[in-house]
Amino acid sequence: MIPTTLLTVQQHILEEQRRYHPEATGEFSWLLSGLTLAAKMVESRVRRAGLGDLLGSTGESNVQGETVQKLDVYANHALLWCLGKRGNVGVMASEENDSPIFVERDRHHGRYVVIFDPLDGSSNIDVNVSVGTIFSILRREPDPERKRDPLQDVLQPGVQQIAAGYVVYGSSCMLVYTTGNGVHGFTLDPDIGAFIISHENIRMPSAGSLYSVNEANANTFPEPYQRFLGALRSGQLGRSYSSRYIGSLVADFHRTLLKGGIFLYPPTRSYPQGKLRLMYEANPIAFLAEQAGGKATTGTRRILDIEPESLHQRTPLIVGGTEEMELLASYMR
Ligand code: AHM
Ligand code: MG
Repeated sequence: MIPTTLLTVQQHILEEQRRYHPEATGEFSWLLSGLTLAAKMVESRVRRAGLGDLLGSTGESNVQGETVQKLDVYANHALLWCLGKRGNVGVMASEENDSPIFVERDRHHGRYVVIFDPLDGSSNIDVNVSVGTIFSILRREPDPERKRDPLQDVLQPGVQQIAAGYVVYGSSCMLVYTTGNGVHGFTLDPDIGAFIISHENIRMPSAGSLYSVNEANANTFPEPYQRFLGALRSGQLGRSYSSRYIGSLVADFHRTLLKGGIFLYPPTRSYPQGKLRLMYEANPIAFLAEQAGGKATTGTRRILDIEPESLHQRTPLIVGGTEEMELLASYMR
């Protein structure tokens, strides 16, 4: 028997479109199916990462000067290839590429911009810890003259995102996305190769009992953060906290989304502007957090309101339930 509740991510997107955008052409769902295809390709490689010659780095550095892992390269190619063939993506931008990329064939009419971190937390692969893919989708005006700088299409504030999400390659593979109508989670059923709804309309608890931060940097955080963490530890919110830090943003956020609490990557001595990237890490995570009832700030400003200046710009990122976020805001004041 086929369960009546079986709903794939593709069906879910089509139903959402029918409900909220009856005029939609189906183009957007077709674009998202490019993302799920890439995610399945990456997932199958991540599963095999301990085998063959996939472990370790290529020996090259990316534009951030970080070591490139082989799976980073594969994930980047998979996304560029799957999205580049949709026919409606005009521009793509990736953590792994210095500048945005035109999809040459669709440059004049492609209505969408997709920005992604193909394999976030990739330094965790060699030790079998969860990694993820993060994506952000923006609209784009057609460019019949083929004259516009693609960077102009990319540099839009997070509040303009029309969809965002991530895939976490963990003990199971999950896709979590929003198009501005709540946050929905799907688990890959490896037997049939489809993402099936497992977490409909996720709400982030308004308070939790976990905080997530790289505590080895704590002495170099601006003082209000140190006092805030001290307040959590001393029970100021009326409960005791435990700490959890994986070092993969997708995995740390996924836990915060489901269990509540707070994730922080404040400015540090090594990263005075924060470490995480605005366009393909903070913006999509902030959109998801807000859609689930949580908050995301730089400590003092709403992430989604930041006017971006460059593709790879960094930002502090603090994201969590309303109670923790309000307490932090009071310390920042
Ligand atoms: P990456 O995109 O190069 O993998 O780096 C981003 C990662 C995030 O996933 C994670 O939140 C952060 O770096 C961890 O940084 P740190 O090791 O400094 O705590
Ligand atoms: Mg990353």
